[in-house]
Amino acid sequence: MKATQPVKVIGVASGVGAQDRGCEDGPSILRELEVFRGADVTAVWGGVLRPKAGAGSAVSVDAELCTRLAKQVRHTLDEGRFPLVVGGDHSCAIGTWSGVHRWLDGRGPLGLIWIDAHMDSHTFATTPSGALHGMPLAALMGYGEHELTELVEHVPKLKPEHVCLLGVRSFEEGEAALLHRLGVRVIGMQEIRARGLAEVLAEAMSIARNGTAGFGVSLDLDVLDPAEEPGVGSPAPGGLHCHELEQALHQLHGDPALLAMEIVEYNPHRDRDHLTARAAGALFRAVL
Ligand code: 5AB
Ligand code: MN
Ligand code: MN
Ligand code: MN
Repeated sequence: MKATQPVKVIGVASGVGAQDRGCEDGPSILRELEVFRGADVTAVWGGVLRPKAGAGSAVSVDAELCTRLAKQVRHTLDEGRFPLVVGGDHSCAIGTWSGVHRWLDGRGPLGLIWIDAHMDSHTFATTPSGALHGMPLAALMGYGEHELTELVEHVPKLKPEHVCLLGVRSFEEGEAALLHRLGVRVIGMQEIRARGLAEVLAEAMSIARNGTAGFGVSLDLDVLDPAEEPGVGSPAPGGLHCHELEQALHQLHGDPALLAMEIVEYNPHRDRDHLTARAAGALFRAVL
């Protein structure tokens, strides 16, 4: 994000991608609480996209919602604004990054830093739950349902060598095997504790930047420790402290190669004293 670039917040009430649909209510609560506001922030909300009832299976509902989201993201970039996509369950990532990819229009590959307790790299062949929010990263790399992998453009939106996962501590064998086979860099909590968050984030940034036309950050709030920030869709113990992630994300401050950001999986029904909502705001403001 360039210094002083205006920000447009795009809410997306994705929820069919998860077993618990509580994240659907995330964006409207975050908007009400005005957590993305700050002294030097001009983040204007563009509205909240909602799934269409009766659009068919969860895959079809999600694909339709993600198609609209991708258009908004592309349009926002066309206007010279920085898109902050606010979920919703993480299946919205398919729309966000398909929109950025379309906007890049062949100028070069897209890099992505996936900050999450989970790998989100299942397909229907490996998923333990059938939930689409466990699949978006695989779909963006071209694996899974064609309605999702061929969203907006019939090509994979991400190449494995431009992707880095950060904060992983809960996953299943099938998705780990896919990432391993593709050679995707996965940085788990153990490695973060051994090397320090600042250093591994710097590595993630160099992966996402190397040979790309720009990169994005997909931030699943469940990377934070649920003992401190409980308001997420799929809590996984042993996560990051908000303040340490905030501090590390300052490395992205004013970086013109950062094209867009998304913050997902806020579940207001599980939050306590708006702790997780406030964390979402602080983590966004860290990149400003
Ligand atoms: B989230 C699980 N791997 O596929 C699955 O919150 C959890 O977007 C997925 O990271 C969590 O159901 C998806 C068990
Ligand atoms: Mn996720
Ligand atoms: Mn997660
Ligand atoms: Mn800053």
